[in-house]
Amino acid sequence: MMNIDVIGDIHGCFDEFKGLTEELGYCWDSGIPLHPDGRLLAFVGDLTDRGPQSLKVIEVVSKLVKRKKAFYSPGNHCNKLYRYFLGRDVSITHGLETTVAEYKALNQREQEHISSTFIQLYEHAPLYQVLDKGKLVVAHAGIREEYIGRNDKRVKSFVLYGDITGKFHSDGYPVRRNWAKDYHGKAIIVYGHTPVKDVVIQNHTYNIDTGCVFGGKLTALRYPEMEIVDVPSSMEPVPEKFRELDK
Ligand SMILES: [Mn+2]
Repeated sequence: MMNIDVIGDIHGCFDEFKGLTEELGYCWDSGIPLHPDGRLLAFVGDLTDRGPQSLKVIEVVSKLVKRKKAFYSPGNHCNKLYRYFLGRDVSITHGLETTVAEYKALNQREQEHISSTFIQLYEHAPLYQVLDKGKLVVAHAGIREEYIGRNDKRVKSFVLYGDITGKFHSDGYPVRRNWAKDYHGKAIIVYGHTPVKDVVIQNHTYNIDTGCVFGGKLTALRYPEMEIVDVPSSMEPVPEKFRELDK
């Protein structure tokens, strides 16, 4: 049995991340959150962008993963930041501008440190995490039952962006189908990506992105207890960013 606390999209909200782990009983004396009972952390991805302290979140998560105290798989924002650090031509929008501004404020040595830290974290991360002998799966935008175990392009797109249709809402937001309502697998799927006001539980799936960076809250799901723990956000509320999921 593994005891894991899965954390939703942090998006640079370092203070809320620290507060939430303290609420969960983790101790930061060593500079990273460690649990006295050996509980481990897992992250649904989207560590950075829009929030005030994206680089600090990268530092801590990278140290945790290196010490095998946490599991991390990327979100779409992580994928874009990775491509930025590789020198690819990505548009510095949708929150990436805040992470890039933090990065540009560093000296060259610090810039090289943070970009190589993140590139290493990203390149070592699986597309999604299969934990506790397959009983728990953590994937940024979720995953279909038949995709578990696969790592091809279709699955990569799905776990990063969700079940997109190629269409857009009037506000420019991509239309996403709600795969979770048709999920009938046994494994518990924990995901983020689509901000919701409160955790949405459908057919063994848990959306724990409660929009911390949009003034909601940062949420953890404790496994196997399936207990929800959250802390309020210090960010300005942006109510129009929250979505309702189809039932
Ligand atoms: Mn996100």
